[in-house]
Amino acid sequence: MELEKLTEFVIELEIDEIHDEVKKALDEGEDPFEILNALSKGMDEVGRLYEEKEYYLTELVLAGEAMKEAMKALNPALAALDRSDDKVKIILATVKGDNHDIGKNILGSLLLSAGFEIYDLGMDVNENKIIEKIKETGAEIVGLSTLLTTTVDNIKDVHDALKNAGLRDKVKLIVGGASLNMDLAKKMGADDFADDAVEGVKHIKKLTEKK
Ligand code: B12
Repeated sequence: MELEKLTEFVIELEIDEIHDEVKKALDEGEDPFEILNALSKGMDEVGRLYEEKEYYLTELVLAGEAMKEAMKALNPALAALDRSDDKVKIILATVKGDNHDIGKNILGSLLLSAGFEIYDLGMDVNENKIIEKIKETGAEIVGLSTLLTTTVDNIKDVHDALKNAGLRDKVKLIVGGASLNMDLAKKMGADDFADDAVEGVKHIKKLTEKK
C-alpha cells in the first residue's frame, strides 16, 4: 500500500476506515515511523486548508478524530519497538483552557517508541491533576502543550503549583505548541521548549540524561 493513501485518509476525514488502513499498512510491513510521518503530513495539509478557509472547525474536529483512530492502531506497534526496563516516566497534558491535542499525541507516540513510559492526562488539564499524577507515579518530566496564545500563561500556573508542592526541583518542565518559543517558555517558568515532536524527544532525552 502506498503511504500517500494514509495522508489522503486524514485529509479526507475517513474516521471509519483509517484505523483498519493503518493496521493493513503495518501488516504489510511498513515502518511505523513512516506511517506516523504520512499521517502527520495529512494533518499539516488539514491545517493549511483551514487557514485558507477551505476547511472549517467541523473538519478540524473530524481530522482530530481521524488522527486518534489512526493512533489507536499505530501506538502498539510503536511501543513494541522498545523493550527496555526501568523506563523514565513522563506526564503529558494540554494546558487548561486548550483543547488541541493532536501535536501532544504525536509527541506521546514518539516518546513511547523511544522507550519512555507515558501518562497522558489529555487536554484542558488543571495543574492540580498534574501534581496528583506526579505524586502517584514519580514522573520526572512534565510535557505541556498549548496552541492558543490565550492559554500560554497557564504554563506558569503549573510551574507555580510544582513550586508550592515542593516538586519544582525534582521535575523538569518542557513545553511545546505553535504559540510558544524558547523565550516565552522560559518566561513561563519552563526548563525547555521544542519546535516539533522529533526535537521534543531529543530534548527530553537530554533533560533526563542530566539527572
Ligand atoms: C486542529 C485545530 C483545531 C481542532 C483541534 C482538534 C484536536 N483534537 O486537537 C479544534 C477544531 C478543536 C480547534 C479549536 C479551536 N482552535 Co484551533 N486549530 C487547529 C489547527 C488547524 C491545527 C493544529 C494541529 O493539530 N496541528 C498539527 C500538530 C501536529 O501540530 P502542533 O499542535 O503544532 O504540534 C507540533 C509541535 O507544536 C510540537 N508540540 C506540540 N505540543 C508539544 C508539547 C511538547 C512538550 C513539545 C516538546 C512539543 C510539542 O510537536 C507537534 C508535532 O511536531 C491550528 C492551525 C495550525 N495550522 O496550526 C488551529 C489553531 C491552533 N486554532 C486556533 C483557534 C483560534 C481555535 C479556536 C479558539 C477556534 C474557535 N473560534 O473556536 C478553538 C479553541 C478551542 C480550545 N479551547 O482549545 C488558532 C490559534 C490562534 C492563537 N494563536 O491563539 C489556530 C492557530 C488557527 C488560526 N490560525 O487561527 N482547533
